[in-house]
Amino acid sequence: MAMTLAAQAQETPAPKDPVREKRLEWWREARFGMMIHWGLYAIPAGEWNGKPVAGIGEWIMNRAKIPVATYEQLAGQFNPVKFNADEWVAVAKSAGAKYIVITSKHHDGFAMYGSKASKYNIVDATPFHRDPLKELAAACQRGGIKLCFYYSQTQDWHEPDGNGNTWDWPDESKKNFTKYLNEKVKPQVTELLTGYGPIGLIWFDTPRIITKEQSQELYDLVHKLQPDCLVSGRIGHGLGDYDSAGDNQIAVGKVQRDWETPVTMNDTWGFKKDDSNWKPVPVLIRQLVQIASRGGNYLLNVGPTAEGVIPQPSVERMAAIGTWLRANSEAVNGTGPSPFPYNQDWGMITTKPGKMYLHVFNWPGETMTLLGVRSKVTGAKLLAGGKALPVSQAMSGGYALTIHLPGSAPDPYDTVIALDVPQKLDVITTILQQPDGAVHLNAYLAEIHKAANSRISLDNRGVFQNWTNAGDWLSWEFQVLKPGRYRVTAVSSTMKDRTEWDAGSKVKVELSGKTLEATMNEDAKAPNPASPYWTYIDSNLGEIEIAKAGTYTLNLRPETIAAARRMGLTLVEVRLK
Ligand code: JFZ
Repeated sequence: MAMTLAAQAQETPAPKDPVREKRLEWWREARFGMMIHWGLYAIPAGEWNGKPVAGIGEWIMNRAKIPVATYEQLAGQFNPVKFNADEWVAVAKSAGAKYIVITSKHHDGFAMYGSKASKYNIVDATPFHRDPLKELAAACQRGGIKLCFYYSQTQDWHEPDGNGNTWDWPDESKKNFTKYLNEKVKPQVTELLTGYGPIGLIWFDTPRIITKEQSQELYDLVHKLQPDCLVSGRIGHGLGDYDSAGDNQIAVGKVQRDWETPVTMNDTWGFKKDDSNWKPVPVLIRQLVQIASRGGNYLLNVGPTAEGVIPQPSVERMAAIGTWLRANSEAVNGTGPSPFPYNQDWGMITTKPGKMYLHVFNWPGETMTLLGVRSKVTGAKLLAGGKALPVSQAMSGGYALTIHLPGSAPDPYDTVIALDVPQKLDVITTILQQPDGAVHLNAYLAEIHKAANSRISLDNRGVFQNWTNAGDWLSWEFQVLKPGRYRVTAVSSTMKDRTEWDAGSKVKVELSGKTLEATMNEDAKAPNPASPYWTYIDSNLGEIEIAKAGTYTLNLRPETIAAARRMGLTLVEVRLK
């Protein structure tokens, strides 16, 4: 696994390659794409032999260990007569998505286009006989959307030499992966890049056993055929033109590289008839903005049915995102990240030269405060509608910028305030106490003091993983503006999709000569507003007095780490409030 985005942010950025920079221009402008997982797996739709199969729908062949000879027969039934490429493009456009990434071949090995390199394709092997990717290419041209292809380069459960099918061919050591690459992958990637017009990017996935040389060969092949085509991070070995975060993992803090997160709208990529766990519109808009505020792209998935229809709940959610985005696109498309390494108590920030966009998710009432902007703010307005807002700015201390607002939120999801900041943006990047009085010591902003044999690391969400060594400890420097008595809370995270959590770790908090000793228990649970897959746990660590304003350091030292589930201390933040 490549270095996480959070870990990279600690490193000096690599010098920028001008060819790659040029390739990335449209993609940075886009900030939002629609992913489509569509294949034979839409027929069983999560059910095999009358029983539900757990997990993501497009993995059913693997999960149910369906032999190739049986799975292949699905092709004879695949006849998506309701497929209409213009309608799919219209769904993407209704959302304000600027590119479509569609599965040309997923791990099941079935080509969703007319391939000469393999008979196992939608034109030759199904009664449909049409090439939906040709139709989509034409519709994208008409609609002004970039067409991009997902292609599974390593896993191919249909081929004896592909990776991953251990139920038909158990002995992986007998497999000739190079043969499969030369006879299927390279010819198919060539077909996709020569028969469908200009392609925005190829979204390779799950690199697994591919060698660095083989990843490089594919990367070079793509650019030989289409020099402007981007290659996703999942080509492997850090060779992509941009990074892919783990599924549904949304980066936080400062991110140096260009990155993208693929996100499911329910809990599957390929259509499953029994999955109606749709994410609410406010969650989707928040994810889009959170990702943009960290300089990344949001790739939101839909899984059409075997008839070729995008499920109605997805169509509705896409349209609702678009309604918000059309009024606020200036604050998303082509924006750069927040100058602050953390979010504000009311929301998040995106930027453009001369502009800061405040995305207000928690309406603060008639005034709001942004701390830490040293550059002069010369004007403020509501982005939608353009109403001017009075501002005042203190030019010392916490540099409080006060903005006068309508009493209630004009937008139910995210009201954007556009600030004019003509000078080069200069902000205080040390952690500042927020206007609501809270100090958020985020895990990803900690200085990490590693013990010998430490395995501690930050995941893409900025949460510690493998913190099982009680010799590892953390410290943060931060600025307090209001003296007072503060409750200290440690926030940690459950595992993905789980509610279990290891209580009982003992920790010591040191702050300006005072020490708190506490056991981490589950005192409260809180949903993570940006992603429903992880639940946060609050542990009350006690109270501490801060006598005067100033700069402080807090140390967090574990004494013992509860490790019943081997998760370690999954710290999200230490909060003072
Ligand atoms: C992969 C595929 O296996 C899956 O079917 C789907 O296409 C998805 C978009 O990508 O699954 C992954 C790949 C990487 C991670 C998680 C799931 N990851 O890095 O956390």
